[in-house]
Amino acid sequence: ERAFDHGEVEPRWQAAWDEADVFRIDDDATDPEYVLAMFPYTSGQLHMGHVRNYTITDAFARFERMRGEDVLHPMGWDSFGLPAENAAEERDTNPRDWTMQCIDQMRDQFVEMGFGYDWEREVTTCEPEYYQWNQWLFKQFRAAGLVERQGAELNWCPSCETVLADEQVEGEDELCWRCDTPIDHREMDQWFLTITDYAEELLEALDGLDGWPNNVREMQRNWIGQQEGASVAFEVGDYGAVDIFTTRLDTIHGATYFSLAPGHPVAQQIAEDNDEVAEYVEMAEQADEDDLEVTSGVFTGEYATNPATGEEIPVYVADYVLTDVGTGALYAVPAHDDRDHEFAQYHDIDIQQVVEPSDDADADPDDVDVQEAAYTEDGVLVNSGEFDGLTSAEAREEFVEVFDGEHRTEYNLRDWGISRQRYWGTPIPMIHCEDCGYVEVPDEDLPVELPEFVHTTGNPLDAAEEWKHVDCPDCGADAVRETDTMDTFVDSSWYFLRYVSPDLEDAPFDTERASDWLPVDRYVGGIEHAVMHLLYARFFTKVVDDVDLLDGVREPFVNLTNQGMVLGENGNKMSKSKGNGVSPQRIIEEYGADTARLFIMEAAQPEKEFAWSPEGVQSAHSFLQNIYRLTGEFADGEALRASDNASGGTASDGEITFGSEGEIADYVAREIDATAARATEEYEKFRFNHALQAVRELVSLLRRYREATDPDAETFERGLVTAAKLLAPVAPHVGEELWEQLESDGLVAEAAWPNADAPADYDIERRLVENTREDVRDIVDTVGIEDPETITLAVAPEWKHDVVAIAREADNVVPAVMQNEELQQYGEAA
Ligand code: ANZ
Ligand code: ZN
Repeated sequence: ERAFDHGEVEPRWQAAWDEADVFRIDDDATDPEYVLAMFPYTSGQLHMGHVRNYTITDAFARFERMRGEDVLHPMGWDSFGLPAENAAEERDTNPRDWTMQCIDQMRDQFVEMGFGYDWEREVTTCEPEYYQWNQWLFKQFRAAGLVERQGAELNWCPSCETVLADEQVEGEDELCWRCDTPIDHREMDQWFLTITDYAEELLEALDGLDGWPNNVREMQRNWIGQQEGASVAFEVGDYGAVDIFTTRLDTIHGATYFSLAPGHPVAQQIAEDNDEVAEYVEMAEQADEDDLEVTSGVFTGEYATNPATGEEIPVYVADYVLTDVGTGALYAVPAHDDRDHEFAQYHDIDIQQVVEPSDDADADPDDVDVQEAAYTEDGVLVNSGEFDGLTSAEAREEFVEVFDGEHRTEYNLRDWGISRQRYWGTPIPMIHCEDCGYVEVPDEDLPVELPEFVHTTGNPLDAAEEWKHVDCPDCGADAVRETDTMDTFVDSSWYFLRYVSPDLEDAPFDTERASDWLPVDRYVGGIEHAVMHLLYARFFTKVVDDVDLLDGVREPFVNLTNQGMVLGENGNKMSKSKGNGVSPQRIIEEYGADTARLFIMEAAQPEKEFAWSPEGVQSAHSFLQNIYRLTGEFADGEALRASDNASGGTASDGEITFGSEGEIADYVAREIDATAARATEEYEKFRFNHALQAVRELVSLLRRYREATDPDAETFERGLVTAAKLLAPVAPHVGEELWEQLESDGLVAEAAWPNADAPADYDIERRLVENTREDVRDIVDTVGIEDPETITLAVAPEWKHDVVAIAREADNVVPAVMQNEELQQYGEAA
């Protein structure tokens, strides 16, 4: 039996692509299609999630290349980070050797999967050639005023012995994202990138990113967390005017106390003369934020004047007021805020209602007892003098004027602390001198390379005495290097720019080329990066554009796809612990890369999850063998002798009753064109499973054509050629085999995509199958909807117009859309 041996076929074509430099892109290409997958962390082992991610971009890149596009499809290694240190400890090696070995292994696996990358552009973040630019960019950020050294209460993982960004702390239990250990808090000085300076633009530009999934944009919006409010000044004792930030200016008449954060300058001033306050401030600064109750706070003996009522209200210092949020000061309204309510009850402070439910609210004003619990909804003002009766919204607007306040927008987004007390990262290019303070490492001394790794409990950089002690670049005195390294999210915030000019020695990337080639046209990766990586990368892009390293590129990624998860056979997440992981290596060995790729791409559209299925794998494998056999038989001249039914008669393929041989050939020819048009459209839309369905249908038609009659050789061959080309992006090795049998001219990877001009009436025809009026009724009855318009709308809104038109006119057709998956489910549910 005619069958291909993937173990022989696949490496042969991989070598051929390499030989022909198929995936190389010239530096002088203008505006290539930039197709990018999130680069992998170098764990050493490829898992199915990687395979799916990289198959998607590879198939798309190959599709675009065949369509004649210049395609930039690079790959690199996110290779700094804690796991390498842990692995090095476990294996008594060092992070560098471990990482390099992982990279070699993963690169081999990528080649075996048939992924076509321009390896000349490989980027490895743990190499000084790369990370020197992290250091240089850090200095550019600093020059632009975007680097600050701040003392901050930080998330500390006691197990990893490192500071974590807020984004690296997971869940209400506050667990380390890497090791699931509950985190502590510590107060430490750290280097921050002031991403908050870009909060507004990062938020607003999300509206324009319509190539992104809505859920990701929403997650970023929530993370940035815009709060519209106002600031108003209160006179505090003899300390002058203190600005507060509030989102509830409507409640100002109900302010019964005033509260300062322990870090607020006025709190610190009061502490100078007041031992009790001093003690509290010191305690609050040392305590873990979460250990303190909402009720924790101390009366200062001072009073503030409420500008709305003229009343003197007591001033507290309270830990629940955060120093770096808003102005670090607030007026408290126990009647309408939960925390203020709890605090007031504990400290025996007045609770004064100033808002009650409006007439159209669910709550009855008589049921609201603010002594019991805060009423936190908007409503109508009461006990607010001449302003009684205003709605909360009206009051908020009016009071800004009345109390001489200012509209103010706050964000939940915090500055990005990038200091990590770990070895395997980019050294922060700063030197600390007793006399000069922090001094930058001069450009000519970059990169600051990592010293040799030593096994130690703390940070190996602290132990590297020789490396650590240097002369101050300013005054020459003895000084000490910064021993913190950068968060690895710095590495991934601009790697997509480095691919543009990976070997450039005097700049991180070529400004002109990067400005031409960016943004990335298609970016594919996991939803877990919805906030951190994607927000940081957007931030970096805006900053490098603002410091003129780019020329007008404000966003790095125009189209984003988050691939769904690959589940184990039982529908659970694949994992080692559940023992349901399927190793890509094993699948490659057993069935070949193309089978794995085809199965993954047929199983579901990229965004959807799917469960691994041996039957699915088998089906993909058989299909590849079938098309190989059909093509091989044709190439050997066997195909045209298949039928006895050669002349005249009527052939039936079950759906369509053919007329003459000529009519059949015409029909097949039309189907070939229609398939090319349909598959092209589906590829463009990232609906690879639909495109592959079209290819399967074409191949099945060709087989039936051969069985039914003596096929027209030219038409039959065109059908096979078309199928081979349409399949090649997903199953590239088999694609080459088919191509070789059919044309043997060059590589299918470099061949021209089939003409995707649809036959004249294709737009209508492809959506229709011949059917009877009774079948229409049947479906309508099953679904339980009388009006065909409703059905087609529910199923395929974008097809509405012509489908409905035809359904109306023709007595004997059913829109094919009615037979699609969604409708079937719909029918089953009914
Ligand atoms: C008065 C007020 C009355 C407030 C009321 C709320 C309800 P939310 O609402 O959680 O999104 N705030 C201001 N600065 C703060 C700080 N540094 N630390 C902690 N809390 C602070 O956040 C906005 C509210 O948080 C602000 O509005 C302020 O309390 C409090 F019935 O002002 B409000
Ligand atoms: Zn100095």
